[in-house]
Amino acid sequence: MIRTFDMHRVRKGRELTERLWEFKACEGEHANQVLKVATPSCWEGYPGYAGYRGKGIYTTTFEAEGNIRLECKGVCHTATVYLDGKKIAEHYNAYTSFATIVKDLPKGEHILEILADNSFSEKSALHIPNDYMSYGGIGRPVVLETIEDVYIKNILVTPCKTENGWNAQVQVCLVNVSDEKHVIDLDTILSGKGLKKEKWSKQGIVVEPKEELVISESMACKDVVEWCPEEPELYYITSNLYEQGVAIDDYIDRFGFRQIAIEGKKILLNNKALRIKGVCRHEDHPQFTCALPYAAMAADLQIIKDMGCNSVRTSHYPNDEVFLDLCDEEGILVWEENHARGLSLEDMQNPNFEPQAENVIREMIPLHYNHPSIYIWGILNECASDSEYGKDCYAKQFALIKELDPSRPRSFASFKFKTDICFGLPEVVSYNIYPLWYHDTPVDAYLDDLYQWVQKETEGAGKPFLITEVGAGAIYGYHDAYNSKWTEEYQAEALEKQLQAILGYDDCSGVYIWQFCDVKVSKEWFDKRPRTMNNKGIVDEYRRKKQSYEVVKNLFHSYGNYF
Ligand code: ADA
Repeated sequence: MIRTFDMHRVRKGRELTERLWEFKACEGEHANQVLKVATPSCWEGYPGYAGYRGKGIYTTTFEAEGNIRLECKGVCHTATVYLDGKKIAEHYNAYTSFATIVKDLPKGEHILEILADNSFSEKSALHIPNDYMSYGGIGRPVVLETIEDVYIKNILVTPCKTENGWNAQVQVCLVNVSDEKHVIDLDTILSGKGLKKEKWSKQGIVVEPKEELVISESMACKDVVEWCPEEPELYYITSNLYEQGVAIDDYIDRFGFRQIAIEGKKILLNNKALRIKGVCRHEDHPQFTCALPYAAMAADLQIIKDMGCNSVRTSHYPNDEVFLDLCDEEGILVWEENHARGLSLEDMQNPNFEPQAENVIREMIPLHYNHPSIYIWGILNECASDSEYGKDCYAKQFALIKELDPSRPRSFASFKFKTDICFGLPEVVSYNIYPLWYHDTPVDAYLDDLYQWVQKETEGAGKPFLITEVGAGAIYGYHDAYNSKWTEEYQAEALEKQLQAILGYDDCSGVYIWQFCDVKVSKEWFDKRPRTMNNKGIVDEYRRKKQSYEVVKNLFHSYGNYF
């Protein structure tokens, strides 16, 4: 599934995944053995390939002619794409989409090969041995579209509340892939509850050869319904492109009328102070690896809602677009972050780190800009925010976010206890804390001590304060007479104390539990993680409830979405 709604009626396209491809490992014990595999999928899910770290090549064929647009939504983690034996694209990072245009393809059958590489090396500054898995394969859909010489690359919609109601600031990006000038007409229509066919037409737009042209318009929308967790009302924007009266392309996206603002220590959604009741979620499953199918994503979201969560943190990378579509539809707020977890100062000094981390931001924001569920952009989870070098990296990435999207607040999850020097940079201060797990400090004392330090000693004073991780480990089905750490009983007791302290702390805007489900981790973490899994899930990897599930459910349902 590409999206939970159709993005095109004029443009012809289809998902090349959702069918069997040929797969061959390029090295190791299975080198060059041909497997027929369903895609999207990762080779760790193929019998005998679970531990394979290296290169693998996926092959399929398709019929097409003319200009094609090939989009890979997520290749894990480094992709080299060949069409009829010729390299047409390269991309680093499993969690962001990349598209390639090939012009004037001759009519007939074509061979598409995607070489995926999940190996660790200096070349990979973000995918490193870590407390989650970097899988190998085609983790998200591959989409093939045919386009004319001018097509709509994307539409960005920024909802703005005015004294007269709402405005939609619209930016339509057109691209001319040809060597000739084209003159086109553009119609853009907003549709949804309370809208009377808001239409904006622009004729005679000249798009020069190879030009990328952004056409902007502010469209007044008076009687619309605001998006919020309680009533996640969605609207559609449809742009149609014509040349000499003939429809040559279209682009349909979805958005919501909602406003995020910061007022003192509060995060406001439509002028109401939010209380975040969230959970951190990895894209991980023992059968589907990171390539969760639609039904599995929807099932996760059902559990998340059942627990009384109103938010998900996409720890620690941009998520699958379909999951974000579901969050839009279900009214689940999203903290989305670029890809990084626990990178040391030395890791951040890898010359590949900054370009790779910044590129994730450049790809993530335009791709996910219109999702009303995303209320904040995060970066660099638990990286070296206690160092001047790290601060410079954080500052550059926050500036890039501001440039690409000034409409949303920014934050990062710190674990630098009383040593962080970056709280002057973001709008929201966020901390990952583990009292009662990594240290047996009473939660309320620890929380207040940390919060007061932020107020007295840092530039984060007076800003909204979020706990972006808190939790404890439990092995599903493990109990003992002592209620030891790793028993379900201990996790339930710890989370009860942690959540009561945090949700009861009025200067805290909310909490994200670490984590939704148990997940596989890199084999290098075996000594820190029983089962070579991160076992802090409220449910285990098969989504089986641990005792803490009911504790979380009771507490989260006993607090509202707003202060
Ligand atoms: C950190 C990190 C998480 C996870 C967690 C843990 O806060 O951000 O990815 O590793 O610790 O389980 O200890």
